[in-house]
Amino acid sequence: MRQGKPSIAKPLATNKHLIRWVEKMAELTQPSAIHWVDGSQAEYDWLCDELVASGTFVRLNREKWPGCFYARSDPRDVARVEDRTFICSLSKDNAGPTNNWVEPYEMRKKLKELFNGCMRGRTMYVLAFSMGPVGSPMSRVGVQLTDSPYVVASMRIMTRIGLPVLQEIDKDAVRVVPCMHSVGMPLKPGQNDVPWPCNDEKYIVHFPETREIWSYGSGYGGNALLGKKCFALRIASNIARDEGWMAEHMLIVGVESPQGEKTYVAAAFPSACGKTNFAMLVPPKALSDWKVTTVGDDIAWIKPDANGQLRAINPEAGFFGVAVGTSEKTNQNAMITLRRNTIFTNVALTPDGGVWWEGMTDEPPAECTDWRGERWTPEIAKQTGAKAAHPNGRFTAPAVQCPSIDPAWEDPDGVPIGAFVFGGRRSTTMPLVYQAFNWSAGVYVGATMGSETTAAASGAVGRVRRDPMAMLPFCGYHMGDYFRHWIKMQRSLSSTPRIFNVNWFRKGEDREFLWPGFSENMRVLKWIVDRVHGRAQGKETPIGWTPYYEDMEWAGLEISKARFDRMQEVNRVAWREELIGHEELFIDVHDHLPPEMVYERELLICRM
Ligand code: SAT
Ligand code: MN
Repeated sequence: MRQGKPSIAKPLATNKHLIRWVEKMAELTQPSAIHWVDGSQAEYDWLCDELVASGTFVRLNREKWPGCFYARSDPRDVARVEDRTFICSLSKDNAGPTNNWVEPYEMRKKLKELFNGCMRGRTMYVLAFSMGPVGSPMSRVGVQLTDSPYVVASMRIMTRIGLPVLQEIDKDAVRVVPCMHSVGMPLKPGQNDVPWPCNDEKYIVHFPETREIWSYGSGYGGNALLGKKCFALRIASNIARDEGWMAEHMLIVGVESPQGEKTYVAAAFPSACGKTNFAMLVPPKALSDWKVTTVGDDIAWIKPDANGQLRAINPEAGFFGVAVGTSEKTNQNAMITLRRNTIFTNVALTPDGGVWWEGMTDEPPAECTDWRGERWTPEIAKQTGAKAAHPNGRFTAPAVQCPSIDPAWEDPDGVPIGAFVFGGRRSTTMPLVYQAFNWSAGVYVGATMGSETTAAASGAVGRVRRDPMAMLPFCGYHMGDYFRHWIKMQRSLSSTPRIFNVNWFRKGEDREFLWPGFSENMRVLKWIVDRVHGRAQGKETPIGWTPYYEDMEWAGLEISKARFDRMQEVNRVAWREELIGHEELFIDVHDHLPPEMVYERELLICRM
């Protein structure tokens, strides 16, 4: 038990089920203290002081980085572990071939062993959190029991926590998703702790029927901040299917035209493909009469309202963004957001108590300490290839601090969605932008999405893998049933959002990116919004409608028609191969594949 503030043993809730569950879990994990998290600023300050004292946090320069902290993880705990992530539904068939499955009874036995005494020598925090604004009809509540104060501090930024949520639970009107979390490193009496406790054996387990999460062995990101991928995507996708709504791996932006017309767009990209940058896009000078606002950068919960209009909330309250590559040039709004009250993990620490990462500035600092705690200089980097920041190093920053935050981002009823955008990281084949012919063609586009892998998950980087709707690691049930759910959603809608596909990453013969990306993506977004409102033409191609060169806004950017044609090219030879890639996934899920997907593929083949 940490010295200092006495532990709060007295429950901050009156809900008997909750109190009994906490007692039962304490009996199992045997922590030396229990702390009910109230969520206050005073408590957060105390927690951060404790984290500084224990060496997990370094407080950054108070003038330059007010309220900011720096952490370095264990080098063996740096990303989501997809091969250690399990969907333990009652039947294997419900989890489907894209998820790891273990028989729930077997898994519970294993978890009991793992969690038995796993919090010895540590404090167990009782962390009540709400995904979505507290009290919103679209919000859902969880309670995470964790032995990681780093996780508590991070969850205070990423979600709404503490007393207001406990009060919701006390009203007994909400169903709580129980989330068990341990770093899996109990302390013997007298044993010294390490700055980043974790265990080489990792288990990220979901029980979809009972809506439970058990996470063991990791303190990092989506493995440990259980509100994020575990709850808001894997468990919520199950709840959403049962209740007729959608839990999607999507950012949400508002696009305001010069005439003040507002269109909300939800976009799905795999992890570390620039979602946060797109969510905070600043239009280029020539389009500065357009405005882009941010509702969310990672997850969208989307539900039809009484009029059959899809409305979306961002269930999170903060951004867990990739640091590398984030700069004034690539994402000015993120740079302002992360200037205060932010937790940095696995980036570099500068001698003046600041942070740095590759791509943050043109000039690297003369010297810094890298994410492993080693001395780093540009010369050392040249010789050894050492990176100052880990490619999955992150900032954890409050959404309210974002200059582009949308005025309606906490609207309990959500914002109306006008368009869905899918996109991957593809150096070939996929055009800059095209629009699907209709809803089911659009579902096919999302379902067959492919992307070159990134550092957000452990494993090989740069290989094309099918990542339907960017949900491959996050769909908590059978992927074929998930496609069916998408198809079925159309029936509860009075008008369906238009569906688009984008690719910022196509390369030319010289292996250079054809499209400048970042701010210039506004031009694509403008065409999308114009299409939604029936203003722009679409040129029919075998895969969908593409923009005419003349319909794109080119003021302030020199892209020749020939270059644009290369970006937009639908190459029949490449598409034959692409179609075979679609099969790769469809073969696996064929017995649950809705007929519409088979039909759409046939149509596509015919048009080719
Ligand atoms: O580590 S997280 O899952 O939270 C981030 C991501 O992979 O998108
Ligand atoms: Mn994500």
